[in-house]
Amino acid sequence: MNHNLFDIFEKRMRARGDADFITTREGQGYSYAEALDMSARLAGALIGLGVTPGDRVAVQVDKSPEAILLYLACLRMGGVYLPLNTGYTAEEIRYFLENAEPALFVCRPANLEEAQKTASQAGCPRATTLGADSDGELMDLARSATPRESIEPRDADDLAAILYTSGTTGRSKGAMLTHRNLGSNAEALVNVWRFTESDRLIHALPIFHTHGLFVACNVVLMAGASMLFLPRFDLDIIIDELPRGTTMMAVPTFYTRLLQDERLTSELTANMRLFTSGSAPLTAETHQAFEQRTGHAILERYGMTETNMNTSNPYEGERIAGTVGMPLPGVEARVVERETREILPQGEIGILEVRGPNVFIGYWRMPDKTREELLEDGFFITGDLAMFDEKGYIHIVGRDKDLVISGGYNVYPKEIEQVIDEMDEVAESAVIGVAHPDFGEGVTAVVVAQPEAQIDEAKVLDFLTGRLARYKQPKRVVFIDSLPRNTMGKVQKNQLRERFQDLYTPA
Ligand code: MCA
Ligand code: AMP
Repeated sequence: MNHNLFDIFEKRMRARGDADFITTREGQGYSYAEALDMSARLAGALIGLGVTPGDRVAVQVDKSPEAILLYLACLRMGGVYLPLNTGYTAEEIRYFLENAEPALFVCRPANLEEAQKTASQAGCPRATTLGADSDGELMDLARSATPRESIEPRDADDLAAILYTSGTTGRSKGAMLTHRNLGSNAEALVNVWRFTESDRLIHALPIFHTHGLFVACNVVLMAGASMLFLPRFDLDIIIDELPRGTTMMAVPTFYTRLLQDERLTSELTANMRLFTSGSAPLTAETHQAFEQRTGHAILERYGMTETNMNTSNPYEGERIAGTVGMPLPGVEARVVERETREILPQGEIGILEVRGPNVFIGYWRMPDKTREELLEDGFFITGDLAMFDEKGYIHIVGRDKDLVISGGYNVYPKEIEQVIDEMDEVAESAVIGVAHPDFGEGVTAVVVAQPEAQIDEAKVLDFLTGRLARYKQPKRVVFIDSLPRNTMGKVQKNQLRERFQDLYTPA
């Protein structure tokens, strides 16, 4: 039996024939039959470019239907899809190419020159282009390629994708996701969220992360549903499209922005059957305000790059604000004490660990990191602090890891601190997350200047430009005389968070 995830998709896609799979507002897009055909052509083009089964294909392109067809093509021919944030700088990209050693780097047409330079520095043999308007070298090659109709046989534990996630210390780690990981999770979500062929998903998330790529696209494919593909979140466009959608998957910032608009009403959302939220905590306040305004209780779920989705509030039954629901079918969750690793009783807060077919098989070429986080008994240490309530719902109450989540994007303070500390004028720095009305948490740098140094907020921000992707750059930089430390010398970030808690939300 072929365990290639594409084998399952192909059967669904064939059955759906001329039905819409993916469309844009401009009326472009692909029916299921067209998507099957183009994915075979793109697979042919990949093979022509020297990609063989098991090879990584690194992709940093703008969101487009063709980018999803490239993902499908990669699955079809047994490649390993490696999507990269479009905001990453060349310096950041170089690391991923060096680490993953892809056979091919697919970039935007406008970036080809820079990408070729980065690829050759990193030892990647070939760069090609894919544009957002069905353009680029790869599309030209696909149109004239011999379609690769067959589906490469894969084991369930073979890699389907690698997604990089930053580490709390050191460099980013590539989470290795298998055909089983992705397939089992998509199947669970289709069932739990009741996806059918009649669904039309409003897709406004980026497609280089688990949420927009796997949760959204794999679920649509598995259900034979359709999706409206929007390049990004645009409030006016979402408002305009809600009457024609049935579901939307979102990060909390989507909902706080929608709530600020008076056009959001129960009439506007009358055709919608499901709004989901994840990637960052949805406040009970936003959950309640949305329900009051629209009559829809947002369904909050919880996941990670390493695990896909772990838990979900129920489709039928109570969706409790401020909770992430219960483990998905096939997924086990436990809360343990940090030091002793003892399983804690209901109601007590500890570290959340999860196990199941959704859990990745390790970090790419980092066996030590894998051993630290993926235990021998199969449980993965999420680094999130959680507790079970008396109804069995899980509450994520904080993080044991030093991580800021801004608008659904993870930012690892260590990475930002290291760059700020490179400035001659800086003695030391600490990066924290502070409550932010739009992004949930705002990345904030607390800096101690060298004595007599001429430095201000603008100078720090200027230094970071080009060195770090835009979303990682602090929204504010504040200066203090010294960082508070405990007796062990560890910076007391809690104290800093408290001191600057009103930075973005003045009383
Ligand atoms: C954009 N900017 C940001 C962010 N997004 N800054 C901090 N945090 C962000 N998330 C920058 C822009 O570059 C811009 O900078 C300025 O902030 C304001 O941009 P704006 O136009 O307001 O932003 P936007 O384009 O509307 O984007 C906001 C957004 C977007 C819609 C919230 O960030 C987004 O789509 N987030 C979703 C992330 C996501 O899919 N996460 C899933 C990870 P300037 O003006 O200076 O250039 S997967 C995951 O976490 C797990 C598995 C899970 O459970 O899902
Ligand atoms: P990532 O590494 O991008 O996959 O981010 C995963 C992290 O996002 C988790 O470990 C959580 O800290 C956070 N997260 C995802 N969904 C939720 C949620 N519904 N509530 C709270 N935190 C969440």
